[in-house]
Amino acid sequence: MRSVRTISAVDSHTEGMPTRVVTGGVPPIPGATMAERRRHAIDHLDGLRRFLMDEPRGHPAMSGALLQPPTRPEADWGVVYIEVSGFLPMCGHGTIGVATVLVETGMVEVTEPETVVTLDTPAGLVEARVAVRDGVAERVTLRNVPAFLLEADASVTVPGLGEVRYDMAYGGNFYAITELERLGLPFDRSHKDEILKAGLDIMAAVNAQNPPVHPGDPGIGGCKHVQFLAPGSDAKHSRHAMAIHPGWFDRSPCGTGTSARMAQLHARGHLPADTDFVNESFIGTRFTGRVVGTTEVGGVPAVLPEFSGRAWITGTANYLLDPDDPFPNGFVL
Ligand code: PYC
Repeated sequence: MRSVRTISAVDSHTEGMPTRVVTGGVPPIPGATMAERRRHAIDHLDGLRRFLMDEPRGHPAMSGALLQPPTRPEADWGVVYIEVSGFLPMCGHGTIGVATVLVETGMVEVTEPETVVTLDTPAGLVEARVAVRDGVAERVTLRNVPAFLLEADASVTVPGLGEVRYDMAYGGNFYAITELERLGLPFDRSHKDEILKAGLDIMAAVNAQNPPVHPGDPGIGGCKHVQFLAPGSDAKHSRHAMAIHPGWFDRSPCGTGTSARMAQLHARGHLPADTDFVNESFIGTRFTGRVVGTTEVGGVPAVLPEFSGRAWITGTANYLLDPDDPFPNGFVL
């Protein structure tokens, strides 16, 4: 067996969505903040991301997290999120996966019944409260970065779909939120190809005609996620299909998308603080969230979102690179 690269990982899934938590083989990424490290990774480490996310080591809906030393003294670990779509500022399901792996592998000091893990992410500090029993991480509640409704009732012209109305909200990533019914599409996995195509077309139109930019951090911008609400979705219980660039659906209820949706519902006066909100994924898994406070981001009213979900470890692995491997950075079919 030969290898010119060895990356150790603990693989997990959060309510159906994988998180490959990279625990070894990636040295500290240069940068004084996690946002700078993400920027460095975008510029210099895309091959590493593709090696871990794309085929043959990953698949078209793969997601992961590079563990890093934190850049802030109050954090236990730093995280750079990787995905088939690039390096995300924040990832909710990924953070639940990271917190579960840190607790169950003993990479943080574990206390029962609750272990609090503070993570330094490119979007800001987040706190994961892990319910632990007999060493098992049973549930993770994440206090996410502030979320806000950037634009209500925006619209873009989409080839083949005409004018599409949406709300643009941020919960760690930007989400165009719209009702599936408006496009005449059923909330049915047998129509997933049409729904995905509509999502990618809407993203392209948004990024060309009305690209979102974070009001407090110009390094965060663009729309790579469209949250298609199922009929009957409301401020108590929403179901959605989350179409993500470059062409896949979140299997989890999407933590940053849940935060964005709660910010939208709160701004529209439908979701009061401290009230449970259930967000359900395309495969029927659920996060329960709530708004626990308000703040502002770059002059925009924002909420402090929390959500809870579960993750399970699925394996441990060393990912190797044979010097003769014709696909050192993986491939996309
Ligand atoms: O859970 O925040 C999330 C997420 C982002 C993309 C996929 N999942």
